Amino acid sequence: MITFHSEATKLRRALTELNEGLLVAPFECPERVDLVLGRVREVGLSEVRSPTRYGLEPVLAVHDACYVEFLASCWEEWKAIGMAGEAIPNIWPSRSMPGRRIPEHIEGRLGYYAQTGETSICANTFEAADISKDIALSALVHTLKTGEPSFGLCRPPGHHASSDQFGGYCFFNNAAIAADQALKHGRSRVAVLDVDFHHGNGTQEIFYARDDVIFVSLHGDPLHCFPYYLGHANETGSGRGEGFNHNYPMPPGTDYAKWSTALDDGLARIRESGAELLIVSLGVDTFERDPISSFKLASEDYLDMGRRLAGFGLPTVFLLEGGYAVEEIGINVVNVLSGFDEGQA
Ligand code: SP5
Ligand code: ZN
Repeated sequence: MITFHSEATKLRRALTELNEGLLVAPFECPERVDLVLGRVREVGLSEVRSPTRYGLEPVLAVHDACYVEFLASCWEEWKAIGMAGEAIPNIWPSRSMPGRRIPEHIEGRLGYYAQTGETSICANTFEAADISKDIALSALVHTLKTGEPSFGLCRPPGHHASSDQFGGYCFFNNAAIAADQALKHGRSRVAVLDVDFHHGNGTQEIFYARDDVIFVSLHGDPLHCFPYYLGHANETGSGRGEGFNHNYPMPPGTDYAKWSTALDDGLARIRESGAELLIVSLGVDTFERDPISSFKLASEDYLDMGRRLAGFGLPTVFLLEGGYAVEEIGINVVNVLSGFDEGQA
């Protein structure tokens, strides 16, 4: 295993998240990176390397150019007109007002490019998202070159970011960018397995009509859980992408016995697809004490998860997504990775 990390991921330090009707300190905070890195070092999991910079071309291959421009300038524009706090959207295109023209005012553009209202844009959000995707790409390139597993300590996370919207703490879709680049490096089919508690709506949207990336997501049932509007079992792909999207929504309270049955089924779908590379969107917000989620996985379950993924036998890239039980995030993430190392041996 090798870990890619950059201190620059911590440059985004948002002050506010809209949660339960209050502005609170964000769950997705820079301390998460220190906790995971601390645990990587504590157990001697792997060498830690700095990412290579890849620029914006791989981002523009999956994200809309005007969306990327918006992210690059949003904070400066917001400050320039004298807004007092962080950039938080308060109006969106909606069923009754579809919003076919993109507004010029930053407040209107912010809502146009936002999925959700909990994620504020602050100083260095773009810079952190840019380095986060470089971490993902560095991990990908290492695994493509060596066949060895790698771990990208990405922050901010990526799986909620769609081709032209941010939300759920995500700006650039790290896993989607990596999957797309793997194809450009000559792989003919790639799998993204999303084990974060929340449905990977952004990744699903990006690849929904494609058959070169198979997407499998295990998550809280959208009837009850964020992001609510995508992630049902009958969403199976469109056009040539039909059969290359598999959702496993599960009810609040789901434990590892049930969860791991869905994992085995999802892996069987990936096997049938003939994918040559596995990218794992690794969120550990399935943990029983996660503050914003409702599954019941225990710390030792993550070891078994890692062992099962190793047993699957594909070259594997792990990219960090969510996980907010700040005390245990390092233990749980590193349990998956060391379980994987054990399972390979
Ligand atoms: C990457 C990732 O895991 N993003 C998740 C974003 C979720 N943000 C909003 C969650 C709202 C949950 N509200 C539940 C309150 C329980 N007290
Ligand atoms: Zn999540």
